[in-house]
Amino acid sequence: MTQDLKTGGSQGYLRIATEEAFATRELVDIYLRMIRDGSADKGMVSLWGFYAQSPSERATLIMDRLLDLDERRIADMDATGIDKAILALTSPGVQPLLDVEEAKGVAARANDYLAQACEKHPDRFIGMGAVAPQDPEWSAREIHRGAKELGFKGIQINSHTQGRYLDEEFFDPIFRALVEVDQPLYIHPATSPDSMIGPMVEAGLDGAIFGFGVETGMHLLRLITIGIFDKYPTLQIMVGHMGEALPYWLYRLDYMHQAGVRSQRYERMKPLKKTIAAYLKSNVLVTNSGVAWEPAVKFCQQVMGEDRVMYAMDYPYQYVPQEVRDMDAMDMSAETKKKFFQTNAERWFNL
Ligand code: 1DF
Ligand code: MN
Repeated sequence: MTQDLKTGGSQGYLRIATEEAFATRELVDIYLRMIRDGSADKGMVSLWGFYAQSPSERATLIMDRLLDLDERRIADMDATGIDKAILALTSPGVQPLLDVEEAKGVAARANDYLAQACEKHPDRFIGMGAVAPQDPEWSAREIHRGAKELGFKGIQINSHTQGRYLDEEFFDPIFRALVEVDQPLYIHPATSPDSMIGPMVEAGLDGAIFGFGVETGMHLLRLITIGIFDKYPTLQIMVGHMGEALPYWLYRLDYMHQAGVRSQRYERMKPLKKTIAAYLKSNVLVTNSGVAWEPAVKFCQQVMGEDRVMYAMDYPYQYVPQEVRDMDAMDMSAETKKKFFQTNAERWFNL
């Protein structure tokens, strides 16, 4: 069945894409400044040294599309049958910025700009806010502003912040605020910190091809194993790229986690109320960004439940119309497919 790609739901569901990126010129210019003045880490040099400076077709097309939150994006959504896009400031956001005041200003202006675009296209765009985890109390206030004044439906954090992970007590105000407003955290990949990226960047494996997933999967595991969901049982954390491979690892994760806890090998590895598998089924949501692959979608549905797997395109980094057709054509009940494309996103983002 190759149905033509149309918006409007004539195929039985709306298509809601849940990991869609935009950039502001201000932020990209800061990345370029950091690359020039030597304050960028290796990952920023690799990622933004490419997208913001390469004359290649991939880089220039992606830059143009990232910077547009208006007609061009709507036209691309129309061309691929995407009814609604859940938008977030592209990775790594303001998290690498060394001047915390500057980081907060850039994030707040990006949030205002995104809110305006969502107001202009209310039936097409939905916003997730950006925060500056460098200042967790400010981020908590920005989460409340996003939820109450800007109409945002969650926040996106691009993995580590200058090598620091969200399981540190320092970042607790962010989780408290999310639970207060009852909104999800989307942990999006970033390039690995300098302490981890060496052998990956040397082989060209630091970005979306592999490094992103390894580092982000580890980040979520750090949060699960510190007991974040015992502390905040209603918190929902989303990750893209088919759960950054954690569903595939799950059996081994649980076996070795329990072995580690029993033997008290690591001070930090304390008993949890539930198994890692159980947290994936109660507190974690995955999207298929970058993975338009039926066996992987079905595997995640089988492991986590069909209510916890959502569609994402990862525009503009993976703008591939054929992938939408392939997901439409999955051999799956109409009910399950509607959950994947539409109703799971409506439920978990509270649309
Ligand atoms: C890439 C991929 C870049 C994804 C991204 O943000 C990103 C890439 C800077 O291909 O370089 O969000 N992605 O999620 O797969
Ligand atoms: Mn992405």
